[in-house]
Amino acid sequence: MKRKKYLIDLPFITGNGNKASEINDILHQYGINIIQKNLSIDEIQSDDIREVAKKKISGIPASMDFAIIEDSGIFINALNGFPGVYSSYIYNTIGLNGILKLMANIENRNAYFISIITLKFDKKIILFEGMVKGRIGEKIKGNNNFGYDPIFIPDGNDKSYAELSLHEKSMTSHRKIAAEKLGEYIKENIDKILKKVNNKDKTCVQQLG
Ligand code: ITT
Repeated sequence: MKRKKYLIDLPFITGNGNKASEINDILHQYGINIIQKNLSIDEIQSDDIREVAKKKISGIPASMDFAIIEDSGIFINALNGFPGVYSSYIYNTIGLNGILKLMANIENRNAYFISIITLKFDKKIILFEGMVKGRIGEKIKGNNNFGYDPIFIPDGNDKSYAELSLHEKSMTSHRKIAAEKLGEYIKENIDKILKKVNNKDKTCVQQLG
């Protein structure tokens, strides 16, 4: 059967434009166009990133029935997973230099990023997860991308994520793995989604070809 071609707008509730650009870059191949919505939603504190994600998505306006959020963070093995769910706060307080100081004289520099993309659709909540392993560099390297990228060196690479272009980073990132799972889900369920998307959210669907 010949598949329909479509271009669908998917609202992404986030204050972080870098996350929106990366997910948009990854999802374009699936006919999905990310629309960033900077709404403030309460975030609960929990040591479990999945719990944070589930609570956060339940705080989005009830009228939005096709939308995503993303929770992510960097987990450093020698620091028992710190900063993890506190990554955003720690980045804004002690910053990259603070992390490098905490890591001084620590030999095991293994770390990983996690991305949980949470989709709300048809009153259901679905989590898509991605993880990438790497290590904390000895110093800050590169200006590209955002957050912890200048101190994160993915496995199999000598360059930090901040020394790669957005597109190069997105070939291996935690966000790519999670976003592609979401893209596959939308592709498989596209007929249902096209029927149900709520135009009150200004979700826009174009049938192509
Ligand atoms: P929203 O909650 O509004 O989406 P945020 O930036 O606060 O935006 P999170 O709560 O998910 O997002 O915090 C994740 C933090 O982890 C983020 O601010 C970065 O500091 C860091 N982070 C996540 N993914 C990253 C990546 O790919 N590269 C570098 N740092 C990343």
